[in-house]
Amino acid sequence: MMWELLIGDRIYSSWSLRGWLLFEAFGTPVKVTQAPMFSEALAAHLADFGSGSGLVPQMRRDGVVIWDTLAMAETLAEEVPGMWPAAAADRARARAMVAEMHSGFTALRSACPMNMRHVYEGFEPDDAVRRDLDRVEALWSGAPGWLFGDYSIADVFYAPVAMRIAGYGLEVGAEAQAYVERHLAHKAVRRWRAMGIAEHSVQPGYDLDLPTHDWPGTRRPARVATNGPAVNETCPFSGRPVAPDGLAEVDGRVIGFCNSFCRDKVIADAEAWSAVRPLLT
Ligand SMILES: N[C@@H](CCC(=O)N[C@@H](CS)C(=O)NCC(=O)O)C(=O)O
Repeated sequence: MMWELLIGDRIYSSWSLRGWLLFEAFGTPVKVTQAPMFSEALAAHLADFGSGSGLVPQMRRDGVVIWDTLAMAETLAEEVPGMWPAAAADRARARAMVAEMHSGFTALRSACPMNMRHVYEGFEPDDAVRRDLDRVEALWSGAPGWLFGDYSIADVFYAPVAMRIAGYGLEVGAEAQAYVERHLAHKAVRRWRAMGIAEHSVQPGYDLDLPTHDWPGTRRPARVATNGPAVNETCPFSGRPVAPDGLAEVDGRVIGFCNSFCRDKVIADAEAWSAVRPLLT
C-alpha cells in the first residue's frame, strides 16, 4: 500500500512542506490529502487519522499513523535509500541539524510565519530573530551546494527557513543567500508553492500588515482563459478530457486541464511541471 499524507495550507504550513518534501524530493509515491488549517474538513481528516495530535503533517500506511515530521523522516529513511547523507560523520551532523531545527529557532519561527505568497517589504528582525539567523548561517556555512552534497533530510528541514529568509527579505551573507536561492529554484518547492497559490486559501493570522512584492523567480505570464480551443485534448496530468473551467493561457497559448486546481497551479508556475513542458512554446 502507498503512504497517505495529510497536510494543511501549502502557502503557510512549514511543517506540511517538510512532510511533503520527504516524499516528493526522493521520488516516493504518496497519496496527499489537503485541507485548510483550522477547518472542519481538516478536523474530520485528523479524526480519521486518529493520532490525537491535532497537527499536520501526518502520514499513515496499513493502519500505522505517524504524526510528527522527525518520526516521518526516520521511518521513511528506513525504507528509502539516500535520504540521510552516506558518510557516518555527515549523517550524525545532519541528524543534529535536523533535531535543532525541529526543537529550536523559536524566535524566527514565531516572528516570521511562513507565507510563500509574496515577499514582505520593510520587515525588521529583532535581536532574537537575528541570533537565530546567525545560527542558521553558521550551520549552512561551507555547504557544498546542498548541505551535504546530495539533497538530504537536512535540506528538507531547512527548506522552510529558506522560504522565510526569502519571504521576509531577511539579510544574510552571500553563501546563505545562494543556499536560499537553491531552494527557491528547486522544482519540488516551485510545485509546492504553485499548488499553494492554486488553493486560494487565506489564513489571516499568518499575514502581516506590510507592503509586499512578487515572490522571487521568473515565471511565464499566464491567466485563466475563457475561450478555447486548447492546444491539447486531454489533461497533461490525468489524461482525462479538458474541463470547461480548465483552460489556462500561458504565454499566449491556451492549454486545457481536467479541473481548475490543475489550471491554477500551472498559471502560478508553468515551468515547474514536467507534464506541461511539452505544451509550452
Ligand atoms: N512538531 C510537529 C509540528 C507540527 C505543527 O506545528 N504543525 C502546524 C502547521 S505548520 C499545525 O498543525 N498547526 C495547526 C494548529 O496549531 O492547530 C512536526 O514536526 O510535525
